[in-house]
Amino acid sequence: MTLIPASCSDNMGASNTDAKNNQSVPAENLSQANFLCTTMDCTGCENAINNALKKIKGVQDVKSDYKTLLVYVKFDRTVTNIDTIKNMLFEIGYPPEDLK
Ligand SMILES: [Cu+2]
Repeated sequence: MTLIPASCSDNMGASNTDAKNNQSVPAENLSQANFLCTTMDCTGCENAINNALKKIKGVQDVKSDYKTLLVYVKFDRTVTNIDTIKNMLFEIGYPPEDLK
């Protein structure tokens, strides 16, 4: 348990401004996905993930929980996709594992 995520504490509290790049998206365009990010280990990690994913155009909502290691993402599938979200998680040091 000595894994130290690269981006954890640096991003803490970086943004509470939930910049909503989302207006009215038709319900039929919305998708959701869950990712298992096992390198999350504190609320700083949650914030880092939330902030990074919300910067992706088309991402509507992100909820991370380091206790369950789950990241929930709601997104407009006409604007972005699961691969884009996954790539961002890899980039910021929280590689997602496949959920069964
Ligand atoms: Cu952390």
